[in-house]
Amino acid sequence: MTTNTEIPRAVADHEFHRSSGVLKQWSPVSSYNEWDPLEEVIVGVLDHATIPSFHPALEATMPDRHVELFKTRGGKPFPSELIAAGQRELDALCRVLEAEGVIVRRPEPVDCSRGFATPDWAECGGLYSAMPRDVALVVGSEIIEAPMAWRSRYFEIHAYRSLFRHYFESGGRWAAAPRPVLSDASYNPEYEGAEGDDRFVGTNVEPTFDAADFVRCGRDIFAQRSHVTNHLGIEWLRRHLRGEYRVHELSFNDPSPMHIDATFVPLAPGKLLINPERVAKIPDVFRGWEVLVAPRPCIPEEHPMFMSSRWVSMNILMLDHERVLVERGEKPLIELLRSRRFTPIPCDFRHFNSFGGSFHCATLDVRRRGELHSYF
Ligand code: DAV
Repeated sequence: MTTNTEIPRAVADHEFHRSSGVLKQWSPVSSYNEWDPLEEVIVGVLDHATIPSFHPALEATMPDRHVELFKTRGGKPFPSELIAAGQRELDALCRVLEAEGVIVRRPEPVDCSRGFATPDWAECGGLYSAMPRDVALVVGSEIIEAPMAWRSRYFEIHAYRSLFRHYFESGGRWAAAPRPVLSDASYNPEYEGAEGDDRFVGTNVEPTFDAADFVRCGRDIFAQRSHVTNHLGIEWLRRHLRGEYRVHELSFNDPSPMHIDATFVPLAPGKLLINPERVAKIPDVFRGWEVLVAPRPCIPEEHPMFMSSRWVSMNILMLDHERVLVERGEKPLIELLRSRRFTPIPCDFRHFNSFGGSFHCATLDVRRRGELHSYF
């Protein structure tokens, strides 16, 4: 496995390339969309994965049958056999990526069993270092740390800090959205059955977002307001990127939205995968795109899904315009992709799925070979 100490610093100092007539410094961080050929990726780890303590923000997106687990076992580790099985799948995923020519980096897991506090609140532990997609957004040559809305995830970014420092030293840009306070005012426990903006558990008192609520299509970035991503968070990103990127807000039929990547998944220029339960109408700007309707998930009903729906079946990762990582058991999706001229690479990921995500969530594409384009 490639380690995070081998990032080639010398390259950043000496290599330059021409782009749109402008001389640009080479950056180890460079990713504008979800489909250009993948060169380098961060893959999460499940060490110390801990059940977060119960909080209204979790209840908003958690499957009902697991609420009791969070109420009674917060701060305790997830079942060790499940962690071990998920780790084996992650390690196998890394080998598949490397065999496809991708450089793989892993975070340094934080010990989530340790409690922490701010002047306003305390948590008995963290969550995990398994989902780099949630904690940081790569836009062009910049890594942007997300102001996450769950208290249990407040320090999750620490697992990635040594990687980010190395990318920075090698020429990448690095920023963080304002650190949220997450006082009680950040949550509306009365969200259920409410209308309009009150239907989300996260209020709008300060910017919050999870990076996984954004999907990148070159100059256009699409966001969803969710239980963890608020208007101020979307607006912060919009202004941060103003001039080069347009940030659009989309909304879907999802009563418990958290992360856009099991709902609305642009696969390649002109090709879009949608969740048929949540996407009633294709947004106008995507008119003319070929739409693939995701088949119903094949994850067995009784399979433990602690933190998400079974629609993580469509949380797939593009390695380029054709190659795509898909869970081995999702046969109808694999067939659909094949029939539309994709090259699915089936991988085992069912145990990992229990932790709330699949291939897109478990990865953060740091570098894809390609340039900034407008696709609309
Ligand atoms: O159930 O749609 C999946 C995405 C998790 N990162 C869901 C959430």
